[in-house]
Amino acid sequence: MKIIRSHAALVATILAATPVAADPPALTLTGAVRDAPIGLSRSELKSMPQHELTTSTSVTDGTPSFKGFLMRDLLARYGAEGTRVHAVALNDYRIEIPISDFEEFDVIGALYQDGEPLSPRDKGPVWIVYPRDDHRELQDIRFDTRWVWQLETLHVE
Ligand SMILES: Nc1nc2c(c(=O)[nH]1)N[C@H]1C(S)=C(S)[C@@H](COP(=O)(O)O)O[C@H]1N2
Ligand SMILES: [Mo]
Repeated sequence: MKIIRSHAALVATILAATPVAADPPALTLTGAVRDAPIGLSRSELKSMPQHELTTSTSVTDGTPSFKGFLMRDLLARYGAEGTRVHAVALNDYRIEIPISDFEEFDVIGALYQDGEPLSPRDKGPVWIVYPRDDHRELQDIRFDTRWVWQLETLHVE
């Protein structure tokens, strides 16, 4: 067997042998979901029914339009059974969100803002967005903390 001498060669070999390396998970589901952990690529997330909403936010000017999957669709699709999710972001920000939020409101995992794909540099690839302007009760700091940007993991419990 050929001995791989350099780290670069090892990485190249792994990349060549691993088709998913070209499309790494944008979001991982853990905990009480079917076949956890589930790594979801951006294209898998884009293939779900897309929902649009326009809202002001506590961190942007104006009222951007957002597009992405409904959080309740995501949880249903992967067999989530529980009452809350622990959302973890790339910067290690973490917060608990009751799943009832996603049943009561059309909360989305936004993949686009104003038609542009959200990148990890600008709060992507996934940003939890609430339909804040449509519901007075969502205009509250308790909900603002649940707008997790750069979402990396959802742990269902
Ligand atoms: N990834 C990530 N998402 C986050 C946060 C964070 O630090 N990292 N802060 C949260 C909090 S506490 C609030 S109030 C809103 C707005 O945060 P900001 O006012 O600190 O910008 O985003 C939430 N989403
Ligand atoms: Mo906050």
